[in-house]
Amino acid sequence: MTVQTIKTTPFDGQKPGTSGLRKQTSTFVEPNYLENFVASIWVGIGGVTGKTLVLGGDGRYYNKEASQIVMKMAAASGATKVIVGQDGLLSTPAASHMIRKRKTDGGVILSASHNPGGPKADFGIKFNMPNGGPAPESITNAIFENTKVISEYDILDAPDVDLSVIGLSKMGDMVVEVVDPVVDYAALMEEIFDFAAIKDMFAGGFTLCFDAMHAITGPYATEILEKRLSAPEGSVINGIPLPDFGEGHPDPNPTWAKPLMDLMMGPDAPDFGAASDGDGDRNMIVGKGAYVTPSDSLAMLAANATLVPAYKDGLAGIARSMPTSGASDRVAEALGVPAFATPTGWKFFGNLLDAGKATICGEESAGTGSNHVREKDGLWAVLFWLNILAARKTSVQDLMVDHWSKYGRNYYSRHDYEAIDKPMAEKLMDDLRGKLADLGGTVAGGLTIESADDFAYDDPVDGSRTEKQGIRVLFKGGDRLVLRLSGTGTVGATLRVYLEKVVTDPNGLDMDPQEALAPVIAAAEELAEISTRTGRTAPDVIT
Ligand code: G16
Repeated sequence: MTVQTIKTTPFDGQKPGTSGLRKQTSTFVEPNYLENFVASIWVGIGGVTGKTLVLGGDGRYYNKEASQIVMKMAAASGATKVIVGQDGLLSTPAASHMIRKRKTDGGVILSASHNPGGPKADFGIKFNMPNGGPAPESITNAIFENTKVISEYDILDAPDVDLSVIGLSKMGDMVVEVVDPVVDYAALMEEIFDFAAIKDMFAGGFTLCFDAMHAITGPYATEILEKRLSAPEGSVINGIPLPDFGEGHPDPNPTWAKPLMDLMMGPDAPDFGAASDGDGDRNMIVGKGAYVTPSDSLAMLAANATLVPAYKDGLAGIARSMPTSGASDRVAEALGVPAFATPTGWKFFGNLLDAGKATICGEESAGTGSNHVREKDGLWAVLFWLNILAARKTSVQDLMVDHWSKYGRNYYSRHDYEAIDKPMAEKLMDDLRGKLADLGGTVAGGLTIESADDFAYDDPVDGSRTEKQGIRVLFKGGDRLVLRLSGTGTVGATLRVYLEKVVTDPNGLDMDPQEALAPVIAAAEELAEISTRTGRTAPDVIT
């Protein structure tokens, strides 16, 4: 087996976004496209000689072929070992756990997360560090710089490794260890949660529907929920991972998980509904007739954390991304622990978790997680909810009402305008940015603006500063509007408009969220001229 050095030329636009490089699959399969990026990862992390890496993906189209390419390039560049999930599969949280548990030098995750999969959809790749978390900007910038100047890469001329068989083999001098993707992760969940209490709850007739959306979580959910916790067979639906996610959009929100939402809002709803995304790091939580916003979910998990064995001694702090509602801040205040607001992107939580400053983190984009791994974790959030319901012997609906009566309610919604013209979207943001200094004291949508800024984050651990992370408009009384452009889309630009209204009056806790938010929605339109500029009369997705 020989190392081949292949001549190549740079591709434009290989800049990692919010979470790695995501592009249309048709782009990724172009000759040298993936290879250029992988070679640039090796450069960005200071080479792979003598290193052990974890490898796995969410099973989408091109996962298998890409796995072989990554292994051949690792072998050609001197890696000692690659630990890879059977069939090239690992959920993102399971990969994070594997990187940490086996004390490796990091890992490559093949996923475009919640983006659809298939030859006509999306593919993605990212590198996670030895702490199990996504590479920070210092590394992703180094990777990007190399993609601009790359002229050759090394790859081993070797036959493919059979990834269907668990065990050890060799690719050149490099050891390949194919592992069960589920077993270590399931054991970790058993350490964190009170499985006996959850099992008793199922034995008492509690019912659940978990929609794996034909994505990676299916085998994990079936093993944990049905086999270990004895939820009735059939509680996990769409549990077989498919390369195109059954032509679905594996994003667990009320729009894309509509069949589950319909079930949960109907007469035959089980007690609990949940869904996860393409790579298993996002979650959606729904009770009978009661949708839990991701921001509320974070606050409610934090408020009840001591009911979970792993968090029984309390939380060091609670972190949220800036666009996430402030509901968890009030819980932090009540608990007497610090609250952090970071830019969007799970990588920003890594330092807080590593430094022991935060225990639980969450994002409005349906991500929640803790210091057990360095990624958000969909199934972990589901088990957290089940653990709380088992301990409190209550329903999702009653728990929400109880929480709001104690802390007040943050009405919250995100309006997405997808695949809009990128220059137009950038101009919309720039124009608004240009007005920020003069907005204080003015009125929009009938609301008085208290302050407005462009969010910048100073990391309290490493002192790094990250700028331009979303435009914030704060209104008198606590209502808030945030606008930013997504960093995970692959076509044009996606404008995200985050809307929030805080109500503490006990008589105002039962409104329809879109109605409660109407003045903030009107303010967004007035300030950013969204419909005039985009030509859209309504958002594509409302979460
Ligand atoms: C990724 C990041 C998250 C982020 C989300 C949305 O999630 O890991 O931190 O909140 O994208 O980002 P954006 O608003 O820039 O599209 P995932 O699940 O796609 O990996």
